[in-house]
Amino acid sequence: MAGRAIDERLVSRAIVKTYFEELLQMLEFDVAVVGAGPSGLTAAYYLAQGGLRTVVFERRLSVGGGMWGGAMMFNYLVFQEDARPLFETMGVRYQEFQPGYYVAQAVEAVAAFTLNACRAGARIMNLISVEDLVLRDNRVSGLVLNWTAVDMAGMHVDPLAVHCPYIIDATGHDAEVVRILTHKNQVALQVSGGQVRGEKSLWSDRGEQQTLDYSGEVFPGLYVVGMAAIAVAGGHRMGPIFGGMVLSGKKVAEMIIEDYRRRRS
Ligand code: 48F
Repeated sequence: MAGRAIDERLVSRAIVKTYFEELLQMLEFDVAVVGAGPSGLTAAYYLAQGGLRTVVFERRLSVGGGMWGGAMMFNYLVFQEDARPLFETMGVRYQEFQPGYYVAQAVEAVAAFTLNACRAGARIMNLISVEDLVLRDNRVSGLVLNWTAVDMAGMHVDPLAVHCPYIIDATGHDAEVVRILTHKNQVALQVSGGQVRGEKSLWSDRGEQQTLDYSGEVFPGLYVVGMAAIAVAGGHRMGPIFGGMVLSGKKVAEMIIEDYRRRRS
C-alpha cells in the first residue's frame, strides 16, 4: 500500500492503551446493564441518552441475544403498534403485515439497536461475564466480572469488581443476576413470594403485558427487564414478538433516570 509502512507495534499499542485507559474510567459508573439482548440494548440507549454513564456487559462475542434468529431460525421478528415509535426511533425498517402486526429483519434490528446504544454513549463490553454482585448495606452496588474465556475454560482465576449504583438484569430467561443474589444471600425480592418464580408457558398477549408490568426494581439497586422480568415474577413467555422486550427496557431506563435525578436534586 502507498504511504507509510504499517508498524504492528503501533497497532497493538493503540488497542491496549485505548482499552485499558477506558477500563480504568469504567471501574465506577452510573448504570450497568447485564446482557445485550433487545431489552438491555434498549435500556442502554435511553440511559445514555439521559446522560447516565452506562456500560453493558455481554457474555458472548456477539451482541443481540435472542434477536438474531427470529423464530425457529426464520430471521424476521414481529412487533406491535405500541412499539412502532421505538423501532422508528432506532431507524429499523419494517412492513405492516396485518393492522397492528409489523415485521422487521432480525439482523437489521440487532444492528440498529446496537448502533443507537453505542452512538448515544453506552459502552458495550462483550466477552465479559457477570459472575457475582457487590452487596453493601442491603443494596446492590456493583458487579463482579470475569472474562467469559476464563469461565469456559474452567480456570481458577479471580474476578474484578466494579462499582455502580444501578444494575439492570437483562440476562433473559435465566434471570442470572437476580438468581445469584437470592442464591448467595438469602434475601427477599420485592416481588410476590420474595423469590424467583420462574416463567410460565407461552401466552403471547398476557406475556407482553406482564413484561412491562413486571419490569422494575426487585431489590435496592437491582432492576429487571425483558425475559428476566418475566422469569423473576412468574409471567408467561410470549414467543417471537418483541414489543414488550424493548418497551420494558425503555420503562426501566426512565425509572432509573428519574431516581438518579431525584437523588441529586
Ligand atoms: O436472551 P436475551 O435476548 O434477553 P431479552 O432482552 O430478550 C429475550 C428475547 O431475545 C427472546 C424472547 C422474546 O421474544 O423470548 O428470547 O430478555 O439476551 C440476554 C443476553 O444476556 C447475556 C446473554 O449472552 C444474552 O446475550 N447474558 C446472560 N447471562 C449473562 C449475560 C451474564 N452472567 N453476564 C453477561 N451476559
